[in-house]
Amino acid sequence: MACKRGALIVLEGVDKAGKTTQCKKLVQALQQSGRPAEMMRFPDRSTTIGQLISAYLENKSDLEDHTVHLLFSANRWELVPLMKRKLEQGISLVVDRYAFSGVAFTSAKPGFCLDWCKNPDVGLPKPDLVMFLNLSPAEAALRGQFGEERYETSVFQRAVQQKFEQLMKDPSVNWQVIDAAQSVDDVHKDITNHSLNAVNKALNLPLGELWK
Ligand code: Z5A
Repeated sequence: MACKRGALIVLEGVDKAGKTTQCKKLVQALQQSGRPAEMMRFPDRSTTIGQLISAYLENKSDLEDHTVHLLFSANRWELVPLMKRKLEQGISLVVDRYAFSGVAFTSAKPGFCLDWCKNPDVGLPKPDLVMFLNLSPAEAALRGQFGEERYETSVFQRAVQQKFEQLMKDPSVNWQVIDAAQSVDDVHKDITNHSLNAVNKALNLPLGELWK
């Protein structure tokens, strides 16, 4: 690698945990401290595959459950060349949801096991840091009603939370649990501290492969 690489930082969490709010603030904070950073989000609804996923989430189309799982994964793989290019250029990527959401949401459906769900994402660029924004269903409810999209029900979100808890037992991933019930600024402080650490460490480490 010609220059020191950027860090791959992922924010995960259930609905309304504040992922998007915090991703934006983190990118700004990194940039202001002189560290190049950009935000990405999954699903990326701008690609052809992303548009199929978006129609599914908006209940405008139906897709078989295995099929949509593989589309979510394909939507990540199609962006891997771009992600690697940016990281190699020294740009840190702050990513709103990644493979962990893919596994948690599909494995919360009947008939799916964690291993089957992880398989298509094995070998993706491995995040240097994954922060789980932890928020109870009661606290999430205070942030407003669920939206209109598929998966936005309290029963399903509880099942998803349990799957995230299983995934967080994996010591091969650098998980940090963040108390997302704090104020926006306090959550931001926690996230920034963990991220600065990850950015400094990533400079001298090769990019890993997820779940390999
Ligand atoms: N999905 C999947 O099935 N498979 C996959 O592989 C992937 C995803 C990648 C994508 O939704 C859906 O696709 C998602 C998972 C599934 N389905 N669900 N549910 P999305 O990414 O388009 O949208 P989202 O991730 O569901 O967004 P969100 O969860 O609704 O929001 P958020 O990003 O976590 O939160 P926010 O937008 O930053 O904040 C929500 C509100 O809370 C807003 O009014 C804020 O002002 C407020 N907020 C934020 N922080 C605070 C604090 N600290 N205090 C008080 N209020 C706050």
